[in-house]
Amino acid sequence: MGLQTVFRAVIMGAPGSGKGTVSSRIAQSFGLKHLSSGDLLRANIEAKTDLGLLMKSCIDQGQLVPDDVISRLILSSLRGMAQTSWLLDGFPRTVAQAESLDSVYDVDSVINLDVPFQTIRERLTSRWVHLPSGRVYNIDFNPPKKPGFDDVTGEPLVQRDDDSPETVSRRLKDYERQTQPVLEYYRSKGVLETFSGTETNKIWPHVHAFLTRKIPGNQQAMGKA
Ligand code: G5P
Ligand code: MG
Repeated sequence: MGLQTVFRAVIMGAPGSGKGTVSSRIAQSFGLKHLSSGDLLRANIEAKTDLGLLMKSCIDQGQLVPDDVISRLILSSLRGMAQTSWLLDGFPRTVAQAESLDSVYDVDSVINLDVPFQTIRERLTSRWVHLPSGRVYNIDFNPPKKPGFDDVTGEPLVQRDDDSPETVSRRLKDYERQTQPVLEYYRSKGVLETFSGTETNKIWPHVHAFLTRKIPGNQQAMGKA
């Protein structure tokens, strides 16, 4: 990436569409700093911060946390990163959040992962996560080397409290009602790029090619698909 060029991106998609999985590939291939709102919230819960304690029940039930809470958390995490290229995952999730981001930063590209809801339901019930790092595994797709334990730290993996079938249904409904309007918002700004499919490994080469074109000074792309 060019030294002075900063690239700011958002990745969107329904719960379980693969935002976290694709984000770590983007971070690795293009050197963007990956910031996941869900990972930040779960880290707060894990560390029992005031914010974490306050938001835990809301998140466990699959409800969105209040716009002002999450906007403050994300925008404060972005402070001091004016010279850093970043990728936001899970934020913005409502039009109000998109507007608060807009008041501070212009977003260069919005990557939208469009995956059928039926595919998503199947994936989330077999997801295992390492909470401190946000690393995600899936029993079928990318199993950990040792079942139940994180590849890097060897610490135990857990299933997310909000991955139960009923809670997944609620998250998908909220997504349709509150987050799909954000896609419209970015489409009208001309920055939305949608990638459709049922498999991350098939979607990824298209995302990689898109970013290779889009990221300034990236003629010598750092990574390969
Ligand atoms: P999160 O953490 O942002 P979601 O619901 O948006 O949660 P989630 O569940 O983290 O999104 P993802 O990141 O899109 O999903 O998907 P992933 O983890 O990469 O992949 C899902 C699973 O599928 C994994 O097991 C992965 O290995 C597997 N997988 C990936 N690709 C494939 C494939 O090709 N095949 C197969 N078989 N498997 C695959 O938000 C959580 C909560 O935090 C709050 C809300 O309460 C929210 O519900 N929150 C916010 N509230 C308000 N505003 C915000 N901006 C908020 N952000 C978070
Ligand atoms: Mg995620």
